[in-house]
Amino acid sequence: MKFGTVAIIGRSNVGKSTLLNRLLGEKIAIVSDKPQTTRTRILGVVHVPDGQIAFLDTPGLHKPQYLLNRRMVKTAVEALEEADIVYVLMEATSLPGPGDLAVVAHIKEVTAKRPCPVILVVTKIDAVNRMKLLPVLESYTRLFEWTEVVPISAQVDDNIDQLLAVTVPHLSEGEGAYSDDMMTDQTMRTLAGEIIREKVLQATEQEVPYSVAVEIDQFKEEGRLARIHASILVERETQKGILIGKQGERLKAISTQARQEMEQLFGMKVFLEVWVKVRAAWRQDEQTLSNLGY
Ligand SMILES: Nc1nc2c(ncn2[C@@H]2O[C@H](COP(=O)(O)OP(=O)(O)OP(=O)(O)O)[C@@H](O)[C@H]2O)c(=O)[nH]1
Ligand SMILES: [Mg+2]
Repeated sequence: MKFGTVAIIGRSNVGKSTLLNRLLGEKIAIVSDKPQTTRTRILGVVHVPDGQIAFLDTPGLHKPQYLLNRRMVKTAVEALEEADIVYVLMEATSLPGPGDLAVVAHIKEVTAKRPCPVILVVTKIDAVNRMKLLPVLESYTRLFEWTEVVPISAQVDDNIDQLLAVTVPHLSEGEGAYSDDMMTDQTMRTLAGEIIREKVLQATEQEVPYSVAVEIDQFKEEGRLARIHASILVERETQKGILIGKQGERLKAISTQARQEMEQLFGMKVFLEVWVKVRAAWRQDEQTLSNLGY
């Protein structure tokens, strides 16, 4: 048997969570076009014929402004330091930028102390013209002595099998750490909160996505039914108004979309009640952040 832990690292929005979901064939990490979507480390276990790979999705590396962001970056750096193998994700849709260079600086620092295979994964190749891809790949390849370079699209499932194929030889001999039916460490309660947050991110703009957190106040399973009460936290009254919308329409749409996705993922009927609450400056509050699992 072979086993290894792979940290999925990169700046915000490069497609880390989309890749994790594609590797698992199940959506357990939320995705949005807003940066800083992922706030915690998310474990996904892929069972390959001769072993197990534990993938760690992580928050995007960025310049932290609030305590929340400092915790997010710390979470990503810790995963990077603990992993046996690192995937560094950079997107084919742009050339290397300051965010990517900062990621490379982190990688250099960590691998100088403790060498490990570092695989460059160039993402979103479905979104670029094949003629333009080669020079983009070259400019990313020059940034570091990567163990492998693999261009992929997680969205349309292009070259993901190749990514797994180059990863397996770097696994160690050993028993898997997880049981055969384990796929993730995310509980239904956590997934419920994240699904609601994803619908909020998709429905809002500007500073609102960054100011939102979701607390699950109640999660009760009654046979094939889940009764869920959730609070969406925002920082200001104006944000509460935006989320609720005219005659409550935006909040209604958010909660309907969230409920439908939960029913599909959990395979059960869901009764969902959602409130919006103002909690000023929660992103700077140690206690609230810890209660939220950040
Ligand atoms: N065209 C295309 N878009 C992609 C691909 N992978 C991800 N995206 C899009 O890129 C955006 C960001 O994707 P995420 O998976 O949330 O990125 P992330 O790196 O996890 O972002 P953070 O959690 O914020 O750090 C979303 O709009 C995705 O739909 C891909 O292979 N092709
Ligand atoms: Mg993410």
